[in-house]
Amino acid sequence: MTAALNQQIGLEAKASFLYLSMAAWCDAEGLEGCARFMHRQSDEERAHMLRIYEYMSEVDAHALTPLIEQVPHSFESPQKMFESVYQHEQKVTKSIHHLMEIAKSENDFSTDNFLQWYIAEQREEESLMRSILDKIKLIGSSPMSLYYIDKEIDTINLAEIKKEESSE
Ligand code: OFO
Repeated sequence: MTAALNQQIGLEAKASFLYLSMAAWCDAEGLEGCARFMHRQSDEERAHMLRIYEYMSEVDAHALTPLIEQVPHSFESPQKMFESVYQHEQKVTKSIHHLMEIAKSENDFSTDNFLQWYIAEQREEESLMRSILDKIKLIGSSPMSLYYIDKEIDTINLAEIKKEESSE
């Protein structure tokens, strides 16, 4: 279980750096709404990673700080960027489900309970990414589309911030 949780730390850390790199690319492209969205996502992923550190400390397991492979620095378009976010989130979901399988097979009730939060979080994240990709498709690829995509992502970002504040 400890080794699998350490692997999960690596995935959350990679997501945090990948999304930070996306935020920097969006910023360079003048997509400020997308940049704000990706910065918040990056912070969220770091929080997910730290949550595992705290849990491992609580159960007297050793959390290992991972080596992060180089993430890409540029992306073809916001659509391609969000497609790769969605793919990464699907990978994270699979990994969380695998962790749950291990916890159940080891009768590790505490880790099972800890992982419930991540299962709900992943369901929400995947649904959010799918709705963003649907919106991008609806906006289409007219000359003004980047402007509208950026505006839409900024609105979604503000709604996410509000949601987080109301759940605190
Ligand atoms: Fe932590 O990977 Fe999604 O939210």
